[in-house]
Amino acid sequence: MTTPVPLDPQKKMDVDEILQDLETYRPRRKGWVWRKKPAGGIRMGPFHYRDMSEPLKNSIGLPASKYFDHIDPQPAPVVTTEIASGRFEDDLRRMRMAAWHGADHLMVIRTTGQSHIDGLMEGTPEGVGGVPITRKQIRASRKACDLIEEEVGRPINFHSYVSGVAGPEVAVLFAEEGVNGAHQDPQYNVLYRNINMYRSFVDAAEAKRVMASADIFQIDGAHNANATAKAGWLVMPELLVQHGINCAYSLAAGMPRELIGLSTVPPNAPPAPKLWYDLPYAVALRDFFSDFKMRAQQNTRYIESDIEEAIRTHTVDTLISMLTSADIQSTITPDEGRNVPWHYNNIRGVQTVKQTWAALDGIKEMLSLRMDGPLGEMVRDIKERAVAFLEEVLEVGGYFAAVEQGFFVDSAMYPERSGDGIARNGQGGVGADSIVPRDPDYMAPVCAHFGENHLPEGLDKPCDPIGGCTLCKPEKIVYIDELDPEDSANRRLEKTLPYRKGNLIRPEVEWAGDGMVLLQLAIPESEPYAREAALEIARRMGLEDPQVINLMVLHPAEGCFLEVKGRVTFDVDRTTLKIPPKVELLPEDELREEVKKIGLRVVAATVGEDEHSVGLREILDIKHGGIEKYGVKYHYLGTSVPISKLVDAAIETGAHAILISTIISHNDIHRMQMRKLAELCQEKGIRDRIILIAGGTQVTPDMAAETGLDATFGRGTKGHHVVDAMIKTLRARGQL
Ligand code: Z97
Repeated sequence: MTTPVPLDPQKKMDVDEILQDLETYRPRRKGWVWRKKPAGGIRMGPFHYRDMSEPLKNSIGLPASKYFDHIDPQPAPVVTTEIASGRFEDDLRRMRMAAWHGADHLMVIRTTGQSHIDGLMEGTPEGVGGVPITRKQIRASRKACDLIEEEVGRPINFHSYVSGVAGPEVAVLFAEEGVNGAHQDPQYNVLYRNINMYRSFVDAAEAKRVMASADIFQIDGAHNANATAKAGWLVMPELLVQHGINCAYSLAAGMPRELIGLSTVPPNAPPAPKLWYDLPYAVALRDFFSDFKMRAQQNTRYIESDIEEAIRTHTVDTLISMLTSADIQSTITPDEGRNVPWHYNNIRGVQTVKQTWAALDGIKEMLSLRMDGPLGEMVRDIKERAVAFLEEVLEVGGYFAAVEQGFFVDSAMYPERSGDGIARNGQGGVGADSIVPRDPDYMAPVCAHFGENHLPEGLDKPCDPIGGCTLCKPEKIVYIDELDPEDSANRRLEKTLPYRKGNLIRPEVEWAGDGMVLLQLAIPESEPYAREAALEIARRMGLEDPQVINLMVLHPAEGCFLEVKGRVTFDVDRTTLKIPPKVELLPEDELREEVKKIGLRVVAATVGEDEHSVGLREILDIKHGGIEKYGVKYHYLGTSVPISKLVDAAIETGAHAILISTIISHNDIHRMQMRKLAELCQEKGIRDRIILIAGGTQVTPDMAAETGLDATFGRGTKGHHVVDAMIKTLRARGQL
């Protein structure tokens, strides 16, 4: 096995390199890893955090981190991101981006229909809503995770699904390839995939045992009831029952408690009074299942198309996780409801958790839950209903009988029933009649195995008779590269080569070179007109296949806000792009010190026949971060001021600099004013001791040299830029 080259933070991940030598690649480690949380809290920048884990070696902080020494505090729980592009080679890059923002649980969704395939899939075909989970896809992904975890400095948990008709086979595959977490819950098969109930439970025992052998963390499937039921909050008692069944069954199959996670979703969403449902539910769960881990997932049930709405709900979900100590905080992409889970929306989900956790750090030291009021009563109510539900399951003959009678995912709060639960026939479903009783002397020469195994006397390990099983001797694993060379990563990578390694650039949100862009528009029309107008505008802008993916009515008659996705079909050649030299601004504190040292003073005005004072005021005033903020004293002479008056004022007040603003550009009047300023200062003999700066909407940085000024600035300039230019000029002249 050749050791892969570590990732370089300045370079794109080379997917071709990841795919090389896969047949001999072995995962660097196996098993689930939790974050490390220092007991006494953690000091970062100017702050002490109480409930944060160790920081990363390489990461990207929240936008405001630049105001706080670029710290990037990492929440205590493991943070999940869900990856569902359908092309695994693109998943890899998305994993890396998410890891840099703080995800350490990368959950790869599998392609629609895989749970009904009775065997393993091979190769790297394209999937729908996720990728086909195959050995090659997993091996390459784990290899990428090995490199990513080295790059960010924290273990990455790679995750996918072990439910479905091929559950045990998939579990063995995951154990062999170092997958770290997986969903496994036979009830998921039964209820949502109509896989035969007996077969599902037999398979689950085997799968769970195999998962345990490789330390694979298990997440159950109870949350699916939440997402499927007509009213998610009415199934709360049943959810406790589902969790209970899977926990008990997992323990019985030989899984250690630490590997068993409950998949919980705060069931409600605003405008519902969310806390009154979600908090009692979360507390009831933690009480009943205190020995197990909690994986809290963002609520997806009510997300449609508004990203902001999804993020707001997620923030409250995260608050509930903090109050009830979730071990894993899962995020989905907040565009789940639009069915367009794009790279940058994975990041937004992770950022929501990071931002909420940092903001509310240590909340439990300041607030506690009042159990002596309605919260306690509601917790008790949910628990009582759950116990009664379970008792009735037993009364009717047990779990299988209850499923046949449609006990589960009924849209009323137990003990009420609507009669619309998901009923399954014990003799039916995918894989019915496929259970074969074991012979009395059954023996399996493998190390991870459920049930009686009649090993011959004197064996050290069950796999000795065959010279080792694949878990003990990974070299025995048969690696199949591709079954269909056309529907494969290599073919797709050939097509995207110009974007990955060549000079062509196209925007992308999901797949390399997909050309997808998102347009935001406010259209002052009622909904039907706004919708059609938005599509027409997108078409005229040259976007292919435009679709409205979000529409918010601002007012029934006044207008709508819309988001339209579409595709550009042209490429930009990177060799034709002129990259302006990057100006590294001096740090704000350093600038303040320098300004103070010499008592920096300036005179300023808009010049010529120019009454536009807003831009200049923004540069001067403290309110929006103007030069005043850095201690610079200014003398503002007003608007339409002649250049000569400014120069005289500078001499009189002993100013270090003259700042002019010039917006009007007819007949190049702005350039003339700028030249005049330089010339007059020359004439008066003060050019070498005064700094001359001009700004305006039509002014560009390269005009300074041409007009004889020290610096010129255009749109988007802030006080920081101007002070930086003044200090740098003074330093260059040896005047500081
Ligand atoms: C989550 N957002 O994070 P199929 N087994 C279980 C499941 O819950 C699921 C599958 C298998 C969700 C992930 C929903 N869960 C998506 C217990 C899916 C997937 O190949 O789609 O049938 O299996 O939990």
